[in-house]
Amino acid sequence: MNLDLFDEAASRQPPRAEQIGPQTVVLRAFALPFVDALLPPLRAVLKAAPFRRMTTPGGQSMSVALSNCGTLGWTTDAHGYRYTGLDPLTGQPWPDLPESFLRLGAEAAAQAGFADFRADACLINRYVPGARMSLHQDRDEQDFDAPIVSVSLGLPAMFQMGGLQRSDRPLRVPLLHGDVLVWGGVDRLRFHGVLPLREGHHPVMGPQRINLTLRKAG
Ligand code: MD6
Ligand code: FE
Repeated sequence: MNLDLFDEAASRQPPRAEQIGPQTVVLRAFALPFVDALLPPLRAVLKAAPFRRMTTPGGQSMSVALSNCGTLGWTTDAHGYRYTGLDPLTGQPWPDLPESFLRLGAEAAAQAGFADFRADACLINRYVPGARMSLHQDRDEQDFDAPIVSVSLGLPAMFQMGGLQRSDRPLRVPLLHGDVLVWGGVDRLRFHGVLPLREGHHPVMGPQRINLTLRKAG
């Protein structure tokens, strides 16, 4: 057997799309070809707008650390959840959305059936082992017509995809480095969350998971 040929074929598998709702798709490994173009601008964004732990309106400190890039950034504090044009930590506008983020967002959305998606906001979440995100809806955006494109990097996570009611029993979806979750339309307001991250070390990202969610917020 020619092992070189075998390996080459294996590394050229077409992206697998898993439909997990009427308008929710997991594009397995879709972001892998983009990773080298994502990481340098991601580092630059985080230098200008460092990760910080935010407080919910209920007074809880989130286990996930957040940052943003784009014309709008999502924040939470004692006064509530909202999008702001300025980073409250630095008083400066959020860093620009890198071109490679926009390209990945548009291509993944198109692949999932949402044409002409252009993000104006990217929320960046960092999970260290033990960090989690409780079930929530994403409803702080101006209109719910645009999809959300969510990119997983680093350690694997168990994503919970619920229904339109908080009480609907969530489906568990493992998300690995390079997977992209796209959802919109009738699924746009589904409850979702992330179970506590398990210990581990990822060869590219180290002992963490980073999630980029590209949205049209304004
Ligand atoms: C996360 N993601 O995967 C958390 N929200 O770290 C989200 O809360 C999320 O992945 C809306 C759409 C996609 C998401
Ligand atoms: Fe969310």
